[in-house]
Amino acid sequence: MPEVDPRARLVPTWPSRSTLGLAGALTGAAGVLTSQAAAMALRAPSGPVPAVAAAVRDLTPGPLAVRLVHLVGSADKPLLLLCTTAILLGICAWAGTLTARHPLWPDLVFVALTGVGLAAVLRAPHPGTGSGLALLVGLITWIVVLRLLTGPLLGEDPADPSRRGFLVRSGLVLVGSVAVAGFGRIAAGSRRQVEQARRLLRLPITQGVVPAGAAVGVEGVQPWRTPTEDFYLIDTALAPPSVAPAEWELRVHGMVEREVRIGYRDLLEFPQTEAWVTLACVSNQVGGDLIGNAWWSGALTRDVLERAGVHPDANAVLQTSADKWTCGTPLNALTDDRNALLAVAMNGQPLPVEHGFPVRTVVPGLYGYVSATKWVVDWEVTRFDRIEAYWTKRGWSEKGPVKTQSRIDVPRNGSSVDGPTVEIGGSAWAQHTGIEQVEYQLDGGPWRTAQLGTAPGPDTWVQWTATVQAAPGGHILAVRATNADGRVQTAVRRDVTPNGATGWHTVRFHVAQP
Ligand SMILES: Nc1nc2c(c(=O)[nH]1)N[C@H]1C(S)=C(S)[C@@H](COP(=O)(O)O)O[C@H]1N2
Ligand SMILES: [Mo]
Repeated sequence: MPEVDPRARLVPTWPSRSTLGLAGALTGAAGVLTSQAAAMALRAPSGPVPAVAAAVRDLTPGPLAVRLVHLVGSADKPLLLLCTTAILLGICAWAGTLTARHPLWPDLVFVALTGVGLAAVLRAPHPGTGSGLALLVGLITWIVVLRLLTGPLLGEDPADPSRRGFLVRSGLVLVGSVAVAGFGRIAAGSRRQVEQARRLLRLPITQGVVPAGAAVGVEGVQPWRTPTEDFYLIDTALAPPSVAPAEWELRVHGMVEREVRIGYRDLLEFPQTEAWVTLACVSNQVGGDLIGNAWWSGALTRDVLERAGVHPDANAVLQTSADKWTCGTPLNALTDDRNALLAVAMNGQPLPVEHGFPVRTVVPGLYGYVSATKWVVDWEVTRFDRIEAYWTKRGWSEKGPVKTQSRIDVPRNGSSVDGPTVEIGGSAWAQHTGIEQVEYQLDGGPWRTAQLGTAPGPDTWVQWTATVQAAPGGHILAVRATNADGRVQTAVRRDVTPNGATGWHTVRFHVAQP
C-alpha cells in the first residue's frame, strides 16, 4: 500500500474545488441578472440569455427540434431557457474552479461566453447598441464578482478558512444582483405600459391603399409601401423613451403670440390628414436602403402653429424630443401647403415606439435629421441664426432638402441572371418636387427612358422598370432620374456629409451562358 500523508486528510485544500465552483456559479448568476437588467433598462429587443436560447432553437436541426417539442410540448420555451441558463451556470462553475490554477483562466472563459452571446444577439434583425452594452455589463460583472468572491479565499490559511466571510460575500452578491434585476424590471415596466397603452388606442385613421400602378410588379424591387417592420431605424437614443399618450404634451413657444400646450387628445381633435410620404435619411449612400415609404396619419403642423400664432420674423422651429435630441426645421416647410404632419400613426397603426410613439413630425421633402423628430415634445419658434441643433453642431448642414436620387434594385450588384432578356427596376425620388423621368444606361450605351409606376403626388418615391437585352457575360447598368423641375440628377459623386450623397447608382451583373 502506498504511504499516505495523514495531514492530507486532516487539512483539506482551501479553497476547495466545490467552494470555487460555487463562487463561479454565483458569479455566473450575478452576471446573467445584471446583463438581463441592463438589456431591459436599455429596452434592447432581447436579453443575452434568451438570444442564445433562440439561437440554439433556430440552429437545432428541424427533425430533432420537432422531436424535442413533441417530447416536452408547450413547455419548450421555458425549458429551453432553463437549460440554457443551467448550462451557462455550469460553465461558470467550472470557470470558478480554474481560479485555483490562475485567476485569469476564468476571465478567458467569460470572454468566450460573451462572444457566444454577441453572436446570438447579432442574429436579431435590429440588435441595437443596447444588446451589446448589456453583454458588456454581464462580462464586467463576471470578472469583478469572481474576484470579489475568490480573491480573499486565495490568501487564506488552509488550516483556518473563513467560511463565514465567503458566505457573507456570497450573500451580498446575491442580494445585489437581485436588486439590479428588480431595477431592470421596473425600467422595462414603463416600456410595457407604453406598449399596452399603444395597443389599446383606437385612432380615427385608415390603412392607406397603395395607388393602382404604383408597384411595377418586378420581383426584387423593394415594395412601394415599406412594411413597418422593414422600415429603416435611425436615432441617437440608446433606448427609445417611454412616453404614454396620456402624458404626452407638445409645448409650442418662442416667437409666438401665445404659448400653447397640446395634449394627445387635443391633437386628435385637429382635423386629421393622411398621406403617403417617403422618408429618407441624409446618411443614405447612393444605392442605400435608409429610405422608406409609409402611410402617415396625424394633424397638420400648420394648424398647430396657427393656434400659437407665429411671429413674422421667425424662420425656424427648433424641435426637441423626449430624449433631448434636437433639429432645426425651416418654418415655411411646416406652414406651407405640403401637409407636414404631427403624425400619430404609420401604415394604419399607432406609431411603433421605435418610430416615435406617441407623436413624431413628418415633413415631405426634408431629410429626417432636420425634420422627422420622433417622440417630439417641444417646438421653439425661432430663427436659424439663434439655434444649433444636434447634427448641425456636428458638422451637418443647417438645411437638408432631399436630393433627387434613383436606385437599381434588380439586378443586384454582383448577381448572375438569366438572359438575354433581363428585367431591371428600382425606385427614384425627389420628395416634394416629384419625379418626371428615369433613364438607364447599359454598358455605357445610350440613355433610355424607363417605364414609371404611378405616384399619388410629388412626396413619394416612384418605381421604374425596363427590359434590356444583354448577351452572356459581364455588364454595367446605371440609372439617373430627372425631377419635375426638369433637373437631371447629378453624376457628381459626393459623400453623405454634410447634406446628402449624390451620384448615379451603378451595378455590375453577369448574364449566364444559356
Ligand atoms: N428623437 C429623435 N428623432 C429623430 C432622430 C433621432 O436621433 N432622435 N433621428 C432622425 C433621423 S436622422 C432620421 S433619418 C429619422 C429616421 O426615422 P425612423 O427611425 O422612423 O426611420 O428620424 C429622425 N428623428
Ligand atoms: Mo437621418
